[in-house]
Amino acid sequence: MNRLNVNKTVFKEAIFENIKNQFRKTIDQASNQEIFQAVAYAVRDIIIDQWIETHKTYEQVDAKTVYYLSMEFLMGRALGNNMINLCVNEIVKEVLDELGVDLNVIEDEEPDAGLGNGGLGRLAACFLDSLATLEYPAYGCGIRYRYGIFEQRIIDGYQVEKPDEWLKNGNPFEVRRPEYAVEVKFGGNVRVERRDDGTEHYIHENYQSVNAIPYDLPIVGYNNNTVNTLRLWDAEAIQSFDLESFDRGDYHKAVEQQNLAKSIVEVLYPNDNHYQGKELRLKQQYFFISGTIQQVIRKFKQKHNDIRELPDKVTFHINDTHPSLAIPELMRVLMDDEGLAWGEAWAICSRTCAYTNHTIMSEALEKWPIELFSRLLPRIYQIVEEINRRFVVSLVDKYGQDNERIRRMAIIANGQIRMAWMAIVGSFSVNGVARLHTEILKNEELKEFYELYPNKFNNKTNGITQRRFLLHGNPKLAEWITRKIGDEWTTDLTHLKHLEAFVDDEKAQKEFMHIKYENKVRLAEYVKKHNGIEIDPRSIFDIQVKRLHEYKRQLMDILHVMHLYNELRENPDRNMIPRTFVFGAKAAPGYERAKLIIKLINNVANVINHDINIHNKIKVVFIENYRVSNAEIIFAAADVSEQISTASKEASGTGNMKFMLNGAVTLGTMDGANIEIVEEAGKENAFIFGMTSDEVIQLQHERTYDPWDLYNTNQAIRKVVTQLINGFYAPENPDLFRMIYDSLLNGGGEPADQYFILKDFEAYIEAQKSVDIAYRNQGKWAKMVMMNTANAGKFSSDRTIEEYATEIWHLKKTSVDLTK
Ligand code: DL6
Repeated sequence: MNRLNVNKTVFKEAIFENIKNQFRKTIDQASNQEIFQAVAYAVRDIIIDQWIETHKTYEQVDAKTVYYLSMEFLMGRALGNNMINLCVNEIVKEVLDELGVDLNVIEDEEPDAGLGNGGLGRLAACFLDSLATLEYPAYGCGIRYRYGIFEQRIIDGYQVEKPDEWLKNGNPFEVRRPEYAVEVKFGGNVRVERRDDGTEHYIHENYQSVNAIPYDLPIVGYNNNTVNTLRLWDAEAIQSFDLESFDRGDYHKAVEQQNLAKSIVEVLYPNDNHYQGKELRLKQQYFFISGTIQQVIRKFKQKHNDIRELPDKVTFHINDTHPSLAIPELMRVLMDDEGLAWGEAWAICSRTCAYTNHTIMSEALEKWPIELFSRLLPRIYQIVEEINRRFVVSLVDKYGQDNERIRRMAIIANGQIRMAWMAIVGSFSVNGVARLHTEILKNEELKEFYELYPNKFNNKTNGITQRRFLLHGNPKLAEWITRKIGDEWTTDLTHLKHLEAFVDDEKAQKEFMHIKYENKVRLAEYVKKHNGIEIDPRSIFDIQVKRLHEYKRQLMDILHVMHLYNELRENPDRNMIPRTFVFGAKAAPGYERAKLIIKLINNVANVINHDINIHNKIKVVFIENYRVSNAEIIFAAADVSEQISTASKEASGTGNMKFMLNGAVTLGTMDGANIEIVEEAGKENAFIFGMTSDEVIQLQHERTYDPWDLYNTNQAIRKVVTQLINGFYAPENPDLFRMIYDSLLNGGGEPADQYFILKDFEAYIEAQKSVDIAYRNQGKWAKMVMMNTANAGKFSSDRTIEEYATEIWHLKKTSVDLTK
């Protein structure tokens, strides 16, 4: 029997009933998709009582709650995760076994909830898991996009984007909550009304509006009674069909509201670390922020008479600048709806909002043109202008007439609104996501703000949930660890440290490496099924999976593969451990060079995988449609984790942590959280190369770097770079990769080789050689990878969330008692 008294017979009955009632079928007639739905509904039934009880408890104790505002939640699949966290995985598996149904096949029927692009969205999902597991009152608040991140197909080596119809078969876990609907207004104008009592009132008129309707998804805590909520907002027309306009013959106007509602939640913008100033994006941002803020204030007022207590009960956490409209929207509600004066409202607002910065890439920083912003959000613009005016006055007070500094720091300048500046000014906490990143923010990018508000700045190094990325994704290793050191690691990852007792034990090493081998076989089967390529699980699995971005340097990885291949062609008997290079990455549809790098990887793969003369010493695989569900299989199978970003550019990275946890060694630069990973695992258990962030920053300032010097003097570099334009990998179109060649040597508007790929190339080749040498000593290698797993404790999102909860949000753990 388990904690929730889930009974096999009752659960089986529930599956039968669901299939009967939903599909009018018996189980032997049902498709796998229908069985998935039936199982998911049965699991949801287990969740519901805890979910209701959790919210009752929060109400009773009037718990302070964090609202984690994020445009992205990259949740992946829910069924497996919910079963793991409810601790009913085994029972459900047994029930399905008895029915002759394979649980893995059923889990594969669930589409990923891909409501995010990459690290930022996945971090939000890990945070929700940890918040519920640690029993902290929390909501995730986002958008119920009809289409999530596109499905990537590789056709003739090119990325082709297909819509992600994740809601096609409905979502068994979601609950629509029309009772919490609120109206959100766009456009129009603001009229100031002066009343007899001398007060001024801002009346928003001639606007268009939509209804924001929340859909709630349960976030199940691990092995406790807590079920928090991810609230995703959908948009609906206030009046779906305007008959009056229709009667007047204005057909367009009649469906206008409906179109507005439909367009707002239609699709996730597929950009990672890149800002695209589209009006619809701003609409999305304001839509879910206004829905959330209005609804939270409404709820707060049901229990409290004094709105000044808001900061004691609520924190709005702003996940990157995308939700930073929370600041002016909260000001609007406090002043226009609640009647507070500016000073009172600001005192509340700036104690309620906290902000995380996730990038220093200048192209990712949001700056909205005043024209667009003020037209779409006229009242919000007035408020932002006033925030800016008061802020500038305070700067003049402090810095006198240092106009340059004031211009650099103003929220509104050069016809644009700088959202990051607004987020900093309006928040009581500003944090970076890894130690190096926070230091760069404090000393470089946000130096002047740090000087102004030294106490706001703090670091919260990212983390990942071990429940999804080890317990669910790597069951064999999870079982082995539990056998060795007990199961406390599931909720306290620092327990993994006890594995250090086994790193020199030959038997334990063999067991660990055997599990790795089995996971490599699992990935090899996946690759065979999806790519039709045979890969050898005895080769080194050298893996780079993440969004495609030039700063992440997938190009450096593939150039090294080309170099290795050149060496092998010259000397086919070269003594090397066979290597399988695995890539997985989506590129933003409008990011031409990134898409061309995908094509290059596939063309290189095609040439190398078909060359029988190299005796399978190298294989190259590009895994299509990299996403959370296949990531779990990939991390478990990796020997080498490629974390090779240009130092200073990757704020943290979280894939690096998932690889480490699953027993892979980091081959990387001293960037983002790699630094802390190496610190934990020991430098001798990683392969570190390349320029440091200080060196990169200095070289950027000096502007003396010329990649032609390397091209002219280094034969390895010259050869691979030339192969980009001599037709070696594109005989039918030798110019195909010229854009990549030019980016390395000529720049063209940008500095040539701006991500220092060629500059770091020689060091990368050397580091790769060290990997080959190290792998030959299997005992030593086993110790290295085990040391990585054993020291991954710091990188649990439980640790990260504890830090946020105690140092920023000041939340209290609130347990849920089901026996009451
Ligand atoms: O903090 C989560 C994640 C980091 O691990 C990555 O290093 C960083 O690149 C990513 N940042 C973004 C910024 N997006 N925008 N805009 O995704 O955040």
